[in-house]
Amino acid sequence: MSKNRLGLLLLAGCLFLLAGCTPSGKKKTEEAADSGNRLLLGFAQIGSESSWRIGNTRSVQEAAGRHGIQLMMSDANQKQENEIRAIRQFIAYQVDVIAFVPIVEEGWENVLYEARNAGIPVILSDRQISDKIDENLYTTYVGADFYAEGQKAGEFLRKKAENSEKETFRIVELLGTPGSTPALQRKQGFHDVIEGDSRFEILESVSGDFLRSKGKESMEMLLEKWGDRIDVLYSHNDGMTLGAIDAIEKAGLRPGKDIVIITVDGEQAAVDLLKEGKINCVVECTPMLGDLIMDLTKKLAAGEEVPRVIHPDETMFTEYDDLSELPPRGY
Ligand code: GYE
Repeated sequence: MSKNRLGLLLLAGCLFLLAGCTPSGKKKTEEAADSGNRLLLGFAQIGSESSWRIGNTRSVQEAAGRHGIQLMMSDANQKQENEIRAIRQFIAYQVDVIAFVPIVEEGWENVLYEARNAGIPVILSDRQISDKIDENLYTTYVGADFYAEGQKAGEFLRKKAENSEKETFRIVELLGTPGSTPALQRKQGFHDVIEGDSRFEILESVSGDFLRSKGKESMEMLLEKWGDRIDVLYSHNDGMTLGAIDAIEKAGLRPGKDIVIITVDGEQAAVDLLKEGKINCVVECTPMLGDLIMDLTKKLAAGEEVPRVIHPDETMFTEYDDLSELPPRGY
């Protein structure tokens, strides 16, 4: 490692402590001393809004340790400007590779030009950026196929309808963070599958921002407005679903019976409720992206070609499946 780089790393340690970043548990001086030629990955995380996100952060931290990659991780506390600031810090520290989770799709041009001018490859982790932004500003995307997740949710609902006496299904939808890829595509995939089928009607789609608290609030509002006309809840993440289930039970209704519940993520808590019959379908979205990100980091730092898009394998769990052998989810 050059003297320059070592100096920057020491400075990084001080600044990251000030900025609330957590490169590792070690003292910075020890870390700089033993970092040798280890690759340095700057990872801008968006926060800890859900158990999914907490599992994602843990996956990245643990994988960095296993792969011997030095990690500078920042927590943007759900603010895009904090993420942009962290990416600028990564550029200033001359990290080898930058990975970040775009909280929303728009607004990344400037900082990505800066990364490109500094010659640092960029990985989009978990969420994507708008296709209006120059696609040469990042190297690869690793994360779920959210459109396919939305389609799976829609296909489950069609199967449910086929197995039911009911003729119409009135749906409320809890959307994720406005302008984020999972919210946009989970909505689109679902709507495309049920559109044109007269059995289904969307009463209302409202945001719950991927938060349990807002999921509960939004569901209370929906119940107040639509009452027992609601047949189905499609919720873009388990956190909001758990909040909504609190609201449904408080209103004296039975989740999974009076209201069909379809959720996305596959947290342990949601799978447990599926087994109890309070949720009908869980579409899996895995947060375990750490090893894929570390493999990409090594390849990019070595100047190797990498695939443009990597989707982990994902499935879905429904009330029609035997889940007795399902291993613990780990998030
Ligand atoms: O579904 C949600 C989280 O971007 C796929 O973000 C992720 C979503 C996930 O907070 O729980």
